[in-house]
Amino acid sequence: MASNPTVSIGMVGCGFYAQNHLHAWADLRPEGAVLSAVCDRDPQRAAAAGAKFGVPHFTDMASMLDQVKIDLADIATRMDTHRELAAIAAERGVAAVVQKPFARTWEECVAIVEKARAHQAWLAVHENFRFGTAMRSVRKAIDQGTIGNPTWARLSWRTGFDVYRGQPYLAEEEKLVIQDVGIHVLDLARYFLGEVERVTCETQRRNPRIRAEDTATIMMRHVSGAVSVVEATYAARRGNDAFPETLLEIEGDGGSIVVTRGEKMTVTTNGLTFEDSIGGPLLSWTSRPWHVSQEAVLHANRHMVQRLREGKPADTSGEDNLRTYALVEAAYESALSHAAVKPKVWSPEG
Ligand code: NAD
Ligand code: 89V
Repeated sequence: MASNPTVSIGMVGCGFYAQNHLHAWADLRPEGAVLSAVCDRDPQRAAAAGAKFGVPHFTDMASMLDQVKIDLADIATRMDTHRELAAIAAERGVAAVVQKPFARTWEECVAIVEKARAHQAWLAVHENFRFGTAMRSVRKAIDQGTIGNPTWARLSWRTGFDVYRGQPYLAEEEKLVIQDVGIHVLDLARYFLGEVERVTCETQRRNPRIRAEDTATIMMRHVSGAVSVVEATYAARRGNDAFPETLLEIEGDGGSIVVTRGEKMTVTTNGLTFEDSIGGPLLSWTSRPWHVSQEAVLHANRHMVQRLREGKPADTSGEDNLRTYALVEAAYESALSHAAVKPKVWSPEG
């Protein structure tokens, strides 16, 4: 693609979370990302999104792609449809980004990646926690050598917020907290400490009214030698609930970074301590407490368009997200065996 051409966006799925994608695309229009059509198999949702954002609406993705010039299909349906919908885009040579979870199983994720490769189609996963302003600040502090080499970390996502109200399907999932939010925090662990050699996990179902695990405690040995603890629960009972923030401590051989509720970062380097507020601003369409997640959508969408224009993979390309998804699967396997598990690895050579 030329340096800064218009990128035509087709939104697939106009449900609960897709509203944030739609608002983010509206904000990115001045930067050349132009929402050109929306699609939802629910006619009312499709029509409502089309009316709200002033674009044609469809109830079928293939029809949308065949009738409107789309450069990037933004798929925010649910994981059970990602393989079918990513294939519709790939077969038409249309770039696609699918929401997390990439798919229901490792095998399905691999099939989506290999289908896109077969068609030389650009493919990414909308894994947005690493694009949030606060997490970018943590990454910058590490990149600046503030703490030396990271050697230990605890990444904690603990809430009692009623996630089931906006996403009622979560109560019925056969795999829950690791596949739904642990996937974000595991991606952050990779983002901050690099690839993983070994995963150990214990899970709990602490809410009797849901089907699957709502609490996971995961320990990982990274290739660098660092050790991380990743925690996630929807069953916390605490005041000052940090939803949907990731709280963390990262220690290195030169200092430490601590992020506490309210996106406050404390950096200790060479014996000196600095504090800063690292959260992003409220936007015209964001509201507390979801604003932390919502602003990450804007930055993630901007990244997707930028890399597509450059002809480069997204940081969270389909192939990259396989490495995060492998941690999800290893965690579930370890929770069953109570043994440490080596994450699967995919390579183009098979
Ligand atoms: P939802 O059920 O509210 O919305 C999904 C929409 O997709 C529905 O309107 C449905 O009609 C539509 N749809 C399903 N299959 C379709 C198809 N084949 N063609 C066209 N439309 C189709 O779900 P949600 O809560 O908005 O979640 C959507 C995705 O976003 C999930 O994968 C979820 O994990 C993810 N999510 C991500 C974040 C985040 O990035 N932090 C937060 C919440 C949800
Ligand atoms: O961010 C997400 O992926 C949502 C959650 C419930 C964790 O907010 O599903």
